This record gives sequence, structure tokens and C-alpha cells, in this order.
Amino acid sequence: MATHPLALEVSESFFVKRRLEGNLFYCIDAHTCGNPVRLVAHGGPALEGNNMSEKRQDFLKKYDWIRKGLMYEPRGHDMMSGSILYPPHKPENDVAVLFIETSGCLPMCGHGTIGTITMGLEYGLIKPKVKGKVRMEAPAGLVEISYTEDADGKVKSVRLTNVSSYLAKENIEVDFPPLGKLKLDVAYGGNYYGIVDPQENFNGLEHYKAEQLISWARELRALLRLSHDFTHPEDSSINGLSHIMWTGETIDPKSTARNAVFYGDKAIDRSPCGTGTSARMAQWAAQGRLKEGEVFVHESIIGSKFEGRIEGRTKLGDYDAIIPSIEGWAKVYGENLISINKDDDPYADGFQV
Ligand code: PYC
Repeated sequence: MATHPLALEVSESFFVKRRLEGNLFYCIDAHTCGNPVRLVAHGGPALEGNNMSEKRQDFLKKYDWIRKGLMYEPRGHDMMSGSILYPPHKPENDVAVLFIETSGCLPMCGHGTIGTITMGLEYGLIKPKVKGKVRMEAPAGLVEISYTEDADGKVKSVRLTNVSSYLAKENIEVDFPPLGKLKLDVAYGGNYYGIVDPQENFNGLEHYKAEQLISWARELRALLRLSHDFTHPEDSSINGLSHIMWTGETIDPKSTARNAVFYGDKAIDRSPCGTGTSARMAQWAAQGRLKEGEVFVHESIIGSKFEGRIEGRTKLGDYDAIIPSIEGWAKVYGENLISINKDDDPYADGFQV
């Protein structure tokens, strides 16, 4: 298999002496505010396509086994998510990124961006044209990034100006047997989110166990998908409600809001979720609850925080949209040489329980 050109340089002997067989992937592991990001620094496939949206489709068609092998058990786990770096398609940009995750290849991932940029810079895989700034091509569009680092080149914080985000539908009413009648809004922030705020039949995320929120979210998403279709006004390859966001009381009284984002089939984001925070800021902006320049501190289920802001306003098709930015941090905690041996390992493609 041909590997893509933006990869860590490792010699053949590096692999040979480890006696691993099959396809080998050299991965750097980090977490963004508690949620994992596995950057495939060597072993990612060369892809066809003129932009990351086309390359995402090519990956899903030909190489989805890589995603499954690296994200699912036994090499990954329910919350695992990651990325693969590619050279940019436009000369003014610095890098292009494919996001891989237990649920598929997301058009955009905020916590994934913060982790990927941190690792890419610290390992010298991303070489920005302008110090302190990275222009990143994601499948959902261009993401402009600014970052700070210490004197040793350790990245301290990453702020991403995300793709345009909008409130897609308000006040959807559903009859949801486990809880009763529910009202929710759907907003886009790089993925489509069903946002459930506290109401008569839902007291707020702090009143329920995580396993309960997960199983309700899986059921609610399936129910909503039967009756509601969401398609990006400018890129029809981005479609479908993929995430549910439960909201509730903050832990820190100084935070603006708290959320628990359900993704994949069994995961709750440990970070405050970058695309989810963007979607929620779009919802608040459309409802007059958040103004340009105001700080939106979003807390996750574990209390970690992203700082959001509305940078500007724009249009997406006929929709009023915002340009949100999110700031967070990531910590690198390991490196992994992982083999996926299709000839010998019955669980080469991983599994989900
Ligand atoms: O941070 O955008 C995000 C994200 C999406 C799914 C999990 N995290």
C-alpha cells in the first residue's frame, strides 16, 4: 500500500526490529481536554481527490478498515478518535486533515483539530508558513488556527476559527417514549447536533448517569433520523444528524454553559466538543442569547472547558450563520506502533460490543 507523503520519517529497520507483521501505523496519542486524539504519523494511505471532502469519500470507499482497526477495540475504544495529515491542496494553506473516529470520518472535529495541531507542531509534521498560525483544510472547509507555545516549542493553546455554523431547525417536537414529549433544536457546527435543553421531561444532564444519557441519545438520534434530514447548504456530502447534545447546569459558576455530546454509538465527549460548541453558539446567536465578541465558556461532562467566541456573521445558503472560534489545549501522552495484520488477526478490523 502506498503511504501518503506527509508522514513521520521512519526507516524500514525501525519496523523490522519490532517483529510486528501486517500494516504498520506509527501513531502519536494525545488528549484534548480529556478526549483522545490518535494522530497517524506514519502509515496513512495516499488518497485520490482534489480536496479533503473528495479524499474523505475515497478513504471511506477503500480504506475504512484502517479507521476501524485503529479506532475500535482491541486497539482503540468507544471514545477513540484521530486524524491523518495530508499536504494541502492550495499553496497558501499549511496542512490538510482527515478525521477518523468510531462513527466514521467526520467532516470536521474540533477537539481533533486542537490535538492534531498540537502534535503536528510539536513533532515538526506541520511547518506553518507564518509562526503562530496554521491554515488547515478539513473536509468541511478551511479552518484558520492560531496557537501559542512556550520557549521549548510546547504548544500551550490552540484557537480554531471553525467553518460557518447555523441553526438549522428550531422547536422540533418528538414523542420520545423513555422520557415523554421533548423539544429540541438542530444546529450545524461542522456536524449536525440535536440540542436538548432542560425542560419538563428532561431535568438537565447533571441529573442522569452517563450510561443513561448514552442509551437515550442513541435512541433519540435514530428516531429523529426517521423524520428529519439535514443537508449542508453548500456540500451535500455533509448530511444527517450525527450527534446529540444534552445540556445542563455548569460545575463552575463562571462558565457559560455545560454539555454532554453523544457521538459514535457509545461515546460521550470528554472535551466540551468543538463542533458541538460551534453549533450551540450558532443556536444561541440565532436566538439573541450570544453576541459577537462575547465569551462563551463551554464545560464538558468532566468539567473541562473550551472558550468560544463569535468572530463574525455570514450566510450559508439562505441561512444566517456565524463564524465561531474555539480555544482549548491538548497534551501528548504517548506514541504507539500499531499493527493491523489481516492475515493473522481475526480482529484486524476491530469490533464493537
Ligand atoms: O470536538 O468536534 C468535536 C467532536 C466531535 C465528536 C467528538 N468531538
